[in-house]
Amino acid sequence: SNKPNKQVLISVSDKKDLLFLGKGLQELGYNIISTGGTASALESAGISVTKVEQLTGFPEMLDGRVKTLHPHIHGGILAERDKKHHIDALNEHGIGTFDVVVANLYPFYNKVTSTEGIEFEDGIENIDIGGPAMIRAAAKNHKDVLVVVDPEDYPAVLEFLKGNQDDKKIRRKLASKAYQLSTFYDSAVSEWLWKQTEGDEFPPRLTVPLTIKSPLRYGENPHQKAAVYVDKRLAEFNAGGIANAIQHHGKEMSYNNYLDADAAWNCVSEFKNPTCVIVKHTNPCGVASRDDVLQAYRLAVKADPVSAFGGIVAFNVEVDEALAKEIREFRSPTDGETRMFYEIVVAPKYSKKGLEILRGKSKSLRILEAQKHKKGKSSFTQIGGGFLMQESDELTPEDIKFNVVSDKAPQESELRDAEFAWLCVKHIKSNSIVIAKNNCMLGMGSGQPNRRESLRIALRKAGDEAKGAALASDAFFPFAWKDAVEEACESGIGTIAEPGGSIRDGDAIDCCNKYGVSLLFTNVRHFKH
Ligand code: 93A
Repeated sequence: SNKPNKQVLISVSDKKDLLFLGKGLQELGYNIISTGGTASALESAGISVTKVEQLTGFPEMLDGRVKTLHPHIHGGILAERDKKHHIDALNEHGIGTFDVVVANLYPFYNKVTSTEGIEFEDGIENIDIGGPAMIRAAAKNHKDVLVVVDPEDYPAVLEFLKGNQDDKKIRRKLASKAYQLSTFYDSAVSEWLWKQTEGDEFPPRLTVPLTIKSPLRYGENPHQKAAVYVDKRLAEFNAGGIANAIQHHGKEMSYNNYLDADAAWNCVSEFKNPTCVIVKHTNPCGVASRDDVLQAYRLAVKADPVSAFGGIVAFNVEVDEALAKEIREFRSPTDGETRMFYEIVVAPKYSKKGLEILRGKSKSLRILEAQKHKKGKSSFTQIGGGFLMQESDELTPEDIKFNVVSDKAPQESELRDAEFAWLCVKHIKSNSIVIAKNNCMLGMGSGQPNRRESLRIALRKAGDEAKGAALASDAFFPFAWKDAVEEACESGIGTIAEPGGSIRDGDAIDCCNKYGVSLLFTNVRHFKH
């Protein structure tokens, strides 16, 4: 018959796997129509292409602002093949149809939103108009036009086109993906423009583009359905974090695994020296820093071996052969026999041997490789009918002044202990109390509806080791100062760090002076609800 060849329109900024796709389509007998840069890339690989200008009879104009915005293109995309008057109209104007549209957009987020100091006009020029118009048109008419916006879909698309079975589901999924891209894209433009008028004024305009990473087996409990989503822009921007971690081994991550791994990773990432953090039920129950990370690991377990069992172990340094062996072999200090069992190990890096050894520990052990989450992030909490947004708590002990308010001033080592305890307390659910000494957490109390109870739990865990240690409290001691501060002093705590700011501060100071304890006010609170 005289049936014309099938036609594909390709116009991509991200040329990843373009040649693979071009070759595949050519082999399938498609005519390829492309915009300037895409056409050159294809031609240089020996793939024959028709330029958009040849089709439209119009040159690309206005510095490329108008390339594909033409009835020859949009008519060919939007015409419904089963409507006679649509086809008649195309024939009348000599317009051919497209069967496939492949496009991805000017990289606005990478180039503009995440770039400091870019000129306003540059930003504007990076707003893609023709691309979104094309993919939205193709997505609307997806029953006749396959729309492809993600290089990851190229192999599946070629497979689909090879077969002669149509599939509504595939077409609709691809169309949905196209609209998702145009939504994300316009969100980024909108956020950027807002910033150009308001600067860093708070609150920022936020349109967080979430994309499904994977469904989870269930949520917090087996009767709750759940899934994990990633922030698409941040993933592109390579912003790290647990949602983007690579899993090397083990059982599928669960909802609670994600929460716990996130808590462990956020905490361990804050320490400068080699550190091990062990988390159970989103709270660090063991934290230790040592030049020798093996020591740090042993101390972190020792802090609370019962809680550490079945926990999440995080490191801020590479897991090498020696460390992996220690994780595999270390026996619980509770009985000196049982090998420690963990749900997850998280680290920024694994040596080849280290990874191999950990894989051998158990089939189920989840091994995650994570990157530090870039600063400047915000956190969200859902409430009925909306969300709460806040900047993440980025303060570290270096940003905080530990003001001595007691008669006794802490020694240098005591101040270091207080700082260490302070960094731990920040990552523990309020009301939180941490007791630490010599870069090691000795006891913690958290999640109690009153601070005194948390303090008692922390003191009990630290036991005799509380003597001479530093205690940090995420918020000031209110009216229960007598019970709380005095109990700490009586237990032999040497240094107390708290924000201060209670009308009973004077009583807390008097109490510390009575016992010869150093009291430090930070003026900074670290609630974590
Ligand atoms: O400047 S545009 O908004 N005007 C258009 O008519 C147009 N058509 C395609 N941008 C346009 N495009 C975009 O060009 C595509 O979305 C794609 O990202 C890019 C491909 O250009 P090239 O093939 O020259 O590399």
